Parts: sequence; C-alpha cells; structure tokens
Amino acid sequence: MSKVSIEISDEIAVVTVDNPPVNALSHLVRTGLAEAIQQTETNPEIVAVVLICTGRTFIAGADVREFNKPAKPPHLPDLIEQLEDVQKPWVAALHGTALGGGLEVALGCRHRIAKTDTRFGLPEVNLGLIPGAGGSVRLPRLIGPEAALDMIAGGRQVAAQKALEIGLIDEIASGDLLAKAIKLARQVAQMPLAKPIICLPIKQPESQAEWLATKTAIKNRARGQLSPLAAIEVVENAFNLPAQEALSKEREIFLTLKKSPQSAAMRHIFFAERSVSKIAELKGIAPRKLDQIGVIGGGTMGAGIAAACLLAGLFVTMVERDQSSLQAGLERVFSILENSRSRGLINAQKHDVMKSALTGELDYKSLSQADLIIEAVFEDMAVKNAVLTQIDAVAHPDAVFATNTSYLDVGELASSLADPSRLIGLHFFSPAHIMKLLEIVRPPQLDSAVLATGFAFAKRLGKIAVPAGVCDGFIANRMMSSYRREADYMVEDGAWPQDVDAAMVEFGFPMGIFAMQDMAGLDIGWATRKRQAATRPKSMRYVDIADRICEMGRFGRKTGQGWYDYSDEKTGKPDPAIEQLILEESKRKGIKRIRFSTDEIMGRMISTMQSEGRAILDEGIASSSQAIDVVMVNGYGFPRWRGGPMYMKTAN
Ligand code: 3H9
Repeated sequence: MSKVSIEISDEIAVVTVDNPPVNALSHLVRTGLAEAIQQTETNPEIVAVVLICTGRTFIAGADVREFNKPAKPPHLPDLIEQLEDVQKPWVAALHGTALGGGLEVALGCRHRIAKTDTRFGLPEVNLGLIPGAGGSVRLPRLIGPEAALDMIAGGRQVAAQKALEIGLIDEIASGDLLAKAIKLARQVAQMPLAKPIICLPIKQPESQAEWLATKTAIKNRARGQLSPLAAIEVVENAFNLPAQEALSKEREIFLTLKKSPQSAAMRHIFFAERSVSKIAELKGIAPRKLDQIGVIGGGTMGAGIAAACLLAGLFVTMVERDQSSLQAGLERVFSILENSRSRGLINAQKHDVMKSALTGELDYKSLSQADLIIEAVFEDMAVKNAVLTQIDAVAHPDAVFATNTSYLDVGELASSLADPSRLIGLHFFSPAHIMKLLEIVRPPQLDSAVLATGFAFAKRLGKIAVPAGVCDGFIANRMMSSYRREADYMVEDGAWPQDVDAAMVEFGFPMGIFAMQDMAGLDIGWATRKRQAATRPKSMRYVDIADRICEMGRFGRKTGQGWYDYSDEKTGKPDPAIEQLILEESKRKGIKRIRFSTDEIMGRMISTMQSEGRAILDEGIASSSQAIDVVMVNGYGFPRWRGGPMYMKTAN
C-alpha cells in the first residue's frame, strides 16, 4: 500500500506521507515521494505543492531499521536533489518533530511552515552518524555555521520560535496547519521561484577563536565517540568546499559511519531503550488513575522525584516529619523549578502553575486522595516499614504505593502492608528530575494493574522504564557493586586507584569509579557493606581498603578527602597516605602486587560486568540483556557508543 498520497484542490497539490508511527523514510515512503515529485512537476494543473504528514509527527528521519540491510533506490540524497530541481514551489508543513532525514527533506523544499510546538533537529550524531542527505551542507547555508554545528554535532533540537528566529522556517502556523500551508503555497505560487538552499551563499564562522573553542568543547565531550568529530568535519566542509564537493564528502563519511561498530552499538541502544518497557503480560491491562502524587521525604531524592512529577504536570503533596525538614524539602523543589525556568526549559507561567501544584504537609492524612504514594525516606527497612504502615492506614483503596529503595527487598517491604500486591519499587537515579532511567522493581506479590501504573507513571515522566526483579541492588546497583568490587580487587592486586579511573575514563565513562565514590560520599557504601556483612559468604574475597578509608573519617569530597585528596584541587589528586594504606593492605593479605596495563584494567572490569549481567539474567532479575545495557548506559554513564556491556560481548 502506498505511503504517500496526492490530492489536488484548486491548483494546489497536497502530498501526504502516512507511515506510522513516526513517518520514517522507509523505501516505500521514498518511492512514494519520488513519484509525487514526478507527478506534481508534470501536471500542468498544479502550481504549488504542500508536503504534510499524518499522525503525531512530520518525518522523524530515515527508517533506521533499514540500516542493517542494503540500501534500495531511490536514495534520500537523490530524492532531495530532485526536490530542489523542481520548478514549482514545495511548502513543507511541519508538526511534531522534523528530525534527521525529515528535516533534510524540509530543507529540500523552497518554504517551511510549522506548528507552534514543532521541534527541529539533526540528531544523527546520537546514532553514531552525521546527516547523510545534505543536512550538513544546506543547514549552515540557512542558519549559519555556528547554529548548524550546535545542532549537528550536539544533536540539539530547536523549538519553532527559535527556528523562526534563526531562519530555519518561514512562518509559524497556529491553528489549522494545512490551511495555513495551502495559503502560503498560493502566495508563493504568484512570486518568482525562491532559490534552492544549496544555491545560497555560505558564511565563514564569525569568530575563528570562538569556533575553535566550540570545536574543543565538542571534542572533549565526545570521549571516544567518532560522530561528533565527523560532524565538525562536514560542517567545515560546507564553508570550505564547493557545495557539490561538500555533499559528496558528507555522503562518503555518512556511509562509512553507517557501517561502523559505533553506529551499530548506538542503534542497538536506541531500539533497546524502546523495547525494554514493553511487557507482554500487561497487554490489555489498564493502569490506575495518576493525577495526585504523594511523596514522603523531602531529601535529595524526594525533592527530585517531586520536581519530576511537577514538571510532568502532576499534583504533588510532600510529607515530612517536622516543619523544618518540610520547609527544606519544599525549598529544594522550588530551586529545581527555578533552575528549569532560568534555563528556559519552562516558561514563567508554567513555573508558577507547577509551584502552586505542590503542597507540603506533616500529616499522612493529607495523602488520602493521592493516586500514587512514593516513599523516599532513609534507606533502612524499619524506617521504611513504619512509613508504609502509616500510608496504609490513610490511603484510598485504589492508591498505588511505591518505594524508592535502591537496595532493600521490596517483597519484604510489601509484606508490611495489608495488601502486599499494591507496592512497587520505583528506583529513581539522582538527580531524579534529570536522569532518564527508572528501574521498576516487581516484588513477587505485585498486582498487574499496579505494575501497569508504574509503567504509565514512567511514561508520563518521560523516563525509560526498565523492569527488574528483587535482589540486592536490582540491576543497576548490583552491576555497579560488581564493578566496584573488581576495582577494589585490582587495587589490592597492584593497580593504583588513579590507574583504574584513568583506564575507565579512556574506555568512555565520564568519571572513574573511585572518583565517583568520592563524589557520592563513601559513607553510603560503607553503611551498605556493614548491612551486608552478616550475610556475605565467608568464601567471598573482601577488600577492606574502602572501610579503612572511612574509618579515617575520609568520606570523599564532602570531607575534602576520600580515595583522593581534594584539599588543593577540585578534581582531587592521588594521596600518598592512601597509597601507603593500599600497600599495607596488599602486604597484610600476602598479595604480591603486579602492574596492570590500561587494556588489562578495561578488560577485567568489563568482563566482570558481563559475568554479573549473565548472573542477573540467569536469575530472572533482568528480562533481557538489552535491559542491562539500557540500565548501564542511562544510569551509570557506560559509553553509549559501546552499546552496553552485554552488547559488547555479542558484538565482539
Ligand atoms: C537519518 O535520518 C539519516 C539521514 O540523515 C540520512 C539518510 C540517508 N526509524 O521514540 P518513540 C520507532 S537517521 C525507525 O517511542 P516518541 C521507534 O522504534 C534518523 N523507527 O516515540 C518506536 O517503535 P516501536 C534520524 C523509528 O514519540 C516508534 O517509532 N532521526 C525511528 O517518544 C515510536 O518511537 C532520529 O534519530 C526511525 N528513525 O518519540 C529520530 N524513530 O513502537 C529518532 C522512531 O516499535 N526518533 N522509531 O517501539 C526519535 O527521536 C523519537 O522516536 C521521536 C518520537 C522523537 C521521533
């Protein structure tokens, strides 16, 4: 069935793409568009053409699922060249997201009109690619090299108002997009045909110094990923080479990247992120109502969760144990909202609406109308049980209960309720209003509608929801515990903390595991280890160094010292006292220290994660290896361009 239709009315042809869910440029769509170009161009009754899409969005890009197969003609770059060669004006009528190949098609049209809430981007870099159908050559001609580099190398999307200001679109249409686009098409049909973008002159960057600084920042952020560097190259080609040469270069680089292991890994994670939250058993099960959210606890996590809910348009009641804790909790939320406003993420009006959707209370009875009540109190079984018992006494019968525990047994917590089937684990990552990952922990007694509500809640918050079974640390923290344990083993065996950290930063993590622990606070892990001490198998190797460091009162950055010394430098420097402690501990255990190369460190750390991942899968804690990859990439900075630890095992 054709994915592209043409309707002619009063000399204007409306070409409609209908390829749900996101109108991706599949082979059928490209074929349909090629036919539409030919038919509208040769039909003398047509004076102008409107290109529009059905459903929730304009074309959101090439059909990435086709990238694993040989490409079939018509190829997108050729199609866009044909579009540019036409003698009748095409008006792209845009809504939803005009991304990647979709924006490139719009750039092939002579005019662009968009609905108020449309977003524009060339996000190929997030798939390990660069634009492959002229985007890097046309966009800088339209909006200047600086703005284009930001969109192409940073994968940044711009909103309609900004797009209008920088010249990416001609007009914003409030109301009926099609009617406004037809009106514009009629107007431009009366005027001389506008020049195609490829024929527009291109400017050099305004300041070479600023251009260099931007390039350096992009290179630093790339941390081993190739596509941002390729993005710089193609945008520079756009202003250094003749247009046709720049187009050929872009095509050549795009095709090389498309075949690269990095792009394959990033495509894997893109689709994994979308598949992990599809739970077959929830088909047909309706989630419960979700308007009023109760959050118990106004600490860092509680406040972050409350802010995430407010930013998603929900009403929140925060409950704290006393007035000063409540005030501090509310202030934390207000400051997150204010920060979102000052960064332009929400406007002043939305900020005020969200602020007034938050209430603070000391009495649990205030939660009697809440649809979902999330406890985010101190990580202790007895404390959490006491809170859940109080919620149980006041909540309405359909309310769903959630715990934000990151380690505790959710099944055991549920057993403190009259009806254990209503408690779910919602493990947020800090900062909760920013981090995309949400582990949805399923205790054995869980009711399906409660689970469906957990997933609906995650979707409402724009989170990537990954289901996890009950075990110490679920997927994310269990994986990280194994990673941390292996790092401790390596330090006791002969590596220095800074060697391990440097190797893993080189691997692509944003920071090393020891630096990360110093940032989070060493006392948290220490408390967990003490809690686990009684049940830890005696045969298991245990490294005492971290405990010794805590016993010295060194809890990381907040005390100025931890694995590293932060007294002079913000980034921390290796401390001879810690090196001495490590040497003593190795000696005490009778370990003859050996040196490890960077590759050996990386290899040992990754294979440890893979073994732990295998165990997590075998025990049914994760439903698929993709789930583990998604958790590691979105929760703990595993480099996206490597696809995740489990993907690496199959890809190599
Ligand atoms: C490109 O264009 C290269 C060109 O420069 C050159 C070519 C020569 N292809 O995210 P959602 C599926 S590269 C195939 O849940 P949302 C997705 O898997 C591309 N499928 O919805 C899911 O399927 P399912 C540049 C795609 O509303 C369903 O659509 N473009 C594609 O939260 C819904 O997706 C991009 O990188 C695709 N391109 O967000 C844009 N996109 O239902 C990538 C989505 O079976 N896409 N699907 O799970 C996005 O950013 C988001 O999907 C979008 C919608 C914002 C569009």
